[in-house]
Amino acid sequence: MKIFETKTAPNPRRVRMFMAEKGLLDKAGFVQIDLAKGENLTAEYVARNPMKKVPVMELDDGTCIAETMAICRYFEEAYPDTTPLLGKTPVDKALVEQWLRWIEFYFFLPTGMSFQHTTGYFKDRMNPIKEWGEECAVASEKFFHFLDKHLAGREFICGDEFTAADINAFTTVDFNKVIDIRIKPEQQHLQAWYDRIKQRPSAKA
Ligand SMILES: N[C@@H](CCC(=O)N[C@@H](CS)C(=O)NCC(=O)O)C(=O)O
Repeated sequence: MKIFETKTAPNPRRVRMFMAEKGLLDKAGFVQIDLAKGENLTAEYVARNPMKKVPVMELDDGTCIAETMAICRYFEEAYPDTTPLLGKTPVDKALVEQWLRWIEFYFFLPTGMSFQHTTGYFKDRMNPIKEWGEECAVASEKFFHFLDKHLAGREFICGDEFTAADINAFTTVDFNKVIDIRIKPEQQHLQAWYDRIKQRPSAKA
């Protein structure tokens, strides 16, 4: 199988970290797509993912699966003997899902929108609105504060074990550097959690 991705982009990083935690990185060949050059906009790429985004996975039978969490779900289900990262019990699965959605909608999306609308990185394919980007940065900063409070006395974001919620929050905290938002000195719980996750070998995947 192949995964079309961009090494420096945050969504593909989530997939690589997820696969690394399960010891599955060798299951796919990784094909680099240069987003700045618009390699994700070609007819050949759009045939694999009509949304023109990375990552997209192509299975050996030609089936293409886009969306970061859909790809992660594939690995969770296809390799049941690996460490579960999306919860074990019905309650755990639902709670992980709740966190994944909170992180996606209230943290990752504002961060991405702020990046796109304040830097103009994709101005060849969209109309950046600086004020919207600045508003989104405020939302992202609020989530840093929310996470810091939540992580007081907790080792992981959801329950007692490392899950995809930790992966998605960790990679989003890192992604915030592109909009110059970093963990503040007073956000000690968030910092301690970040340092713990950063030590995991998967953080370098
Ligand atoms: N909802 C998608 C979002 C994917 C996404 O936005 N990928 C970015 C890179 S992190 C991208 O391909 N951007 C290129 C563009 O917008 O032209 C997912 O979860 O995979």
